[in-house]
Amino acid sequence: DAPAAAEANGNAIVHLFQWRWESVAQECEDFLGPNGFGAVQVSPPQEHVVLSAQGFPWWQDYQPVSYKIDNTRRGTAADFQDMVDRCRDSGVKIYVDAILNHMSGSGSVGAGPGSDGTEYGKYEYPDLYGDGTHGYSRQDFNACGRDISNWNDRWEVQNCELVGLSDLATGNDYVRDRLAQYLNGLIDMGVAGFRYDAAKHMPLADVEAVNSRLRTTVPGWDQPPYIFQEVIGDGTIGAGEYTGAGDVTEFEYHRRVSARFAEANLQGLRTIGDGLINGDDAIAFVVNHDTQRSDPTLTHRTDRDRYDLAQAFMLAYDYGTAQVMSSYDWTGSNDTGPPSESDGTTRATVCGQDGWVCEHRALNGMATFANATDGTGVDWKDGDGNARIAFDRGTAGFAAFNATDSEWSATVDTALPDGEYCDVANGTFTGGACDSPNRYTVSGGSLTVQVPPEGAVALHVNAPGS
Ligand code: LAG
Ligand code: CA
Repeated sequence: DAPAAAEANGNAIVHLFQWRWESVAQECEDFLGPNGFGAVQVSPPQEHVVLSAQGFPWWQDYQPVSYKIDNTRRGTAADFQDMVDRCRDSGVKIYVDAILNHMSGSGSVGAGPGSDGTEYGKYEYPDLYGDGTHGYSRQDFNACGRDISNWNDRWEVQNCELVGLSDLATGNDYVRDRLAQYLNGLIDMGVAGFRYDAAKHMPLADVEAVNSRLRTTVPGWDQPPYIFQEVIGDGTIGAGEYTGAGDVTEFEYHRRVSARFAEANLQGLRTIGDGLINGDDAIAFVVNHDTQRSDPTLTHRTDRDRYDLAQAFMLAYDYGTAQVMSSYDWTGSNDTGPPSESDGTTRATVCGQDGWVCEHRALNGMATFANATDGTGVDWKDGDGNARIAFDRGTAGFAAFNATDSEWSATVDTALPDGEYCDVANGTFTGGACDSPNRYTVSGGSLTVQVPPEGAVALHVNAPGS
């Protein structure tokens, strides 16, 4: 039986890209739970192609060959279950990156078998669950059978092949049943939500048909699964079209927040939400695993301090559900996989070593700030020039950001109640104790803070300084 869930944290998500299950479990206990993160997006758990000849690229995982979750490059099914349980005990949900639109592609033909030993071919996946009951064959894939070439044609985008990946006939009941069976199996293990990969490539009605088949109670959390959909909206298919089926990734937020921090135009953030999909329906992110490679305006590789500052801002500001990226570093090809053994299995994470960057750790207690200020608005202060900003979050929080190379001493009026506060941008507040080197006092509604160069200050009512 599922253990009783710890009290759930807030909404902030961290994407622990390519982490082993056992490492995710440890991180839930050591850092994420105590510091208020609500959920981890884990990399795809289903059996995937293994491309040893190409050096095990990270994107192997986006080519499913069955829905078995044993023996991926990140561990066994038992490891996966242990992760879900231990994270839940820490108040942290597991969201699975679910690939529903397609299976493997032409580039993997002849590479088999899959990570759990299943033989496959493009359009031929004989054993989806490891019990011999169900498979896919040619009839379960869309007839188009070639790459998407005209991205202005909705029908092509949804019925032809994304980078040559065999495109499932998601309009068919048999396929919808198979997808839901996969997701319900994960729900039964205690998974609390899903990122729908490539959602734009499935008609909305197909996504809704899968949703309607999902169990409504997640063991331990007692609520429907949280769904967020990867939709790179454009003039042909807009992100807003999908909000009825779950939340949606807002790529325009990513572009704006990256550009404005990269340019040190922080005053420009005042209008960051204008014209975007409603924040209540949106996933906000600075980068994801694709854009840190394809659109590296601001990443841990281009400017680490400024990028950390942007992710801290995202947690402090009132737009969307924040999704923090946590990465491994690489040199050379963008295809390079995570730190791995010679057989292609991923190595356990040690933050700051072996290529594991662990950007989320640099955010200290910022997820507690997001939790404490949820539901409050943003009241901008004057700031100082273009690169130094400050705002209140109702009467629950105050934050300041400094994208210059010198310290900013700022005196402001704040709506925070008088008292002493822990600076959760530069340290943590866990178990009722402030571990930050910085504390600040609000007196008579006035506050003076020293905002570090390329740094932030964040104070909130749930993190007193004494
Ligand atoms: C996604 N969202 O909609 C993922 O975020 C993205 O990372 C996935 O692409 C994509 N959709 C499909 O799930 C990644 C890589 C691709 C890779 C693909 C499949 O960015 O480069 O394609 O995963 O592994 C690779 C080759 C292609 C080849 C294809 C099929 O790069 O050249 O055509 O495999 O063999
Ligand atoms: Ca499709």
